[in-house]
Amino acid sequence: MIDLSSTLANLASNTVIALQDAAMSTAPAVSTFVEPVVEQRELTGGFWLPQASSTLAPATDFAFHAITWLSYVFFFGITFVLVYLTWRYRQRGTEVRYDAGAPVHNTPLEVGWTVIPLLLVIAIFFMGFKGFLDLSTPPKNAYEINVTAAQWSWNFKYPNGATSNNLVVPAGQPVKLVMRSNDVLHSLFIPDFRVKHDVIPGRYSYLWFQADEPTGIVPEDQMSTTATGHYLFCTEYCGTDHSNMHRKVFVLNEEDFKEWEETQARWLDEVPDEELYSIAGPKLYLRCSNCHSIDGSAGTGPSWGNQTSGSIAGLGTLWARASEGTSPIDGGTRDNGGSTLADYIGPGKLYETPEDYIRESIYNPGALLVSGYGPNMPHFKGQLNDRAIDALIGMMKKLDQFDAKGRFIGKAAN
Ligand code: HEC
Ligand SMILES: [Cu+2]
Repeated sequence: MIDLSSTLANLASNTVIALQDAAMSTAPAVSTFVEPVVEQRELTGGFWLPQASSTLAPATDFAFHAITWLSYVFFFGITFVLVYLTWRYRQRGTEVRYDAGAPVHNTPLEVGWTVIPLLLVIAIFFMGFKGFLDLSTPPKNAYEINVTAAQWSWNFKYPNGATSNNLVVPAGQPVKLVMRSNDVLHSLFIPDFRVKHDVIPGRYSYLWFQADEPTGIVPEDQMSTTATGHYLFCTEYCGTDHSNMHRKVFVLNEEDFKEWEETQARWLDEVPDEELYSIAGPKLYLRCSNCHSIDGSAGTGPSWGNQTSGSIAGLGTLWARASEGTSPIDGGTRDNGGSTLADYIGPGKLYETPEDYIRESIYNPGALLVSGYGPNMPHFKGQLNDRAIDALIGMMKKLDQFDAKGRFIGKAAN
């Protein structure tokens, strides 16, 4: 069932991409990218449940199957007796007979049908209670990963400082997720592991699991289309792109995991400075693309391109609006009412430079609000360091070198 829905989701997003490509095909095609092929995943697991891939899964599945089978037995048993007795004691003819000596009470029978279900229900309670305690008590030696949910992406942060958009975990070791939300209620669900927990703004919540079987990993740009790994979903409706808030979980053996973690922690530092905007920019933009378009189309947030509609229509790209100060500002914690960015950017003003404004917009988006937009951007404090901000600002300044999906297409050939 999981596979069916994710295949449909992939199909839908591919259709959208295909439509976007078709719409863009009038522009000079500099792009040489090939659309990734979505791999089909074999249906695994049973009729009711997907494959069980964590140490907690067998107990959960046992409880599920026990309750399902008990329900079958009672449903068919009771229905059978009901139908049989209805038939057996149906009224015959028109004369109603009343047998004064017929039994009206049977103590063993009544004690039986009270006590047996009671024992079954108590058994179910303890099965559930034990499972609940196991699920909610992470082992002391668990490997901790910090999870931040935001509309509409996940960010995973590892003890060595590495961050990732998809979850990568060590095999054969308990993993504890320490989760929080930057905006609204979300919920993290990994069906193959049988774990699910709400992620709540203003609170930390825990989730733990242990996966013993390594899955391997694929390069980052193939993670959303690969059949490798386990699915991870947001399972609390959280707004427009809730259905895109699905990622992958990759389980690596200890050695591969260590290596991955090291490389992941360094990737941004290893990008050469002059390629920061073209290599790191697009990767980081994936965290913004749900709300900020590049081609000028309107979205949840202002386009980074020259927006074609709304309050900033025709004012130019984000960089042009910021450096010329033309964006109309309306609201936010630092705004004193109807103004433009020019009132806030410049020597001695709130922001010395347009770069400062953009940086602040990412760390503290509520400070100034572009007219027509609400405080709907999650902040990225603690998730994007200075180098990441540099990469993003660099990309915003050279937007003409990127296609509508944020892929680097090189300097315009003319
Ligand atoms: C959930 C939607 C959402 C996401 C995700 C998001 N933003 Fe925003 N962003 C907004 C909204 C809405 C505004 C307009 C209100 C405001 O200024 O805070 C905005 C405003 C901005 C501005 C000021 C824009 C201007 O036109 O002056 C910048 C810069 C910005 N975002 C950068 C980013 C970056 C960088 C990322 C990714 C790392 C990102 N945003 C992710 C919704 C989002
Ligand atoms: Cu969500």
